Amino acid sequence: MGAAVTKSESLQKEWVPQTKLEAKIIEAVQRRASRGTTMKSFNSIVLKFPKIDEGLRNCRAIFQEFDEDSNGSIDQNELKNCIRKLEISFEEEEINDLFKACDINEDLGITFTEFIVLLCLVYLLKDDSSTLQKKWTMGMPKLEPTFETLVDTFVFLDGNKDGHVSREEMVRAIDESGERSSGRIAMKRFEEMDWDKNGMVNFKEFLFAFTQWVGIDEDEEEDDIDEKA
Ligand SMILES: [Ca+2]
Ligand SMILES: [Ca+2]
Ligand SMILES: [Ca+2]
Repeated sequence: MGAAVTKSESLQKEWVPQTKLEAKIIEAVQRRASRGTTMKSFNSIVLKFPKIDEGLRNCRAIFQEFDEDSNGSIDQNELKNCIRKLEISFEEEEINDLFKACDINEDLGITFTEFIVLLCLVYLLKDDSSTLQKKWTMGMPKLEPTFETLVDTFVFLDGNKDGHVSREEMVRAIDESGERSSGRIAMKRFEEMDWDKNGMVNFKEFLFAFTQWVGIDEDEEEDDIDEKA
């Protein structure tokens, strides 16, 4: 891990997925993009923030259900049980990739924010096979519209539908809002999203940033940790 990323210029043009999961996410985003977006402007997205925030808070109960030992984080075994319970047909390798992809701070646990990203990725990928749709919907009926809004937003931002949001696409999306400082806001938003600083934002990075924009944070959990320490 790590050493492979040296030619940052070539990355911008020809990005190669590191895992099967990443390739699948790109595929799924592009498939979803072919159906178009209902978003009209960045402002229309901002107006949805409170609704999205409320929707994402519903994930808390699901999170607690899967965090079997209630230690505030879902470990690899708990995730496997979770995927099994939802009857999502992921291979062992895919579950491991999903775990790694969402465990951004690499502490071998999925916290609540990381879990939201994970669920949304599962939502996106479930499009792959319609057979798991029924069970999935039963498990989280209220979350579908929220996740759909998130996917829709990404599709809106990704102007050329290549599965990534570039700086230019972000500037264009926010520019249309007509605000005077829109260029600066767009750059700031972009920097917030592009945390591996490769000049492109993938769906996962977008999700992590977005959950913060709408107001979800892990204050509660951090307080818990402080008390124990
Ligand atoms: Ca746990
Ligand atoms: Ca983690
Ligand atoms: Ca793009």
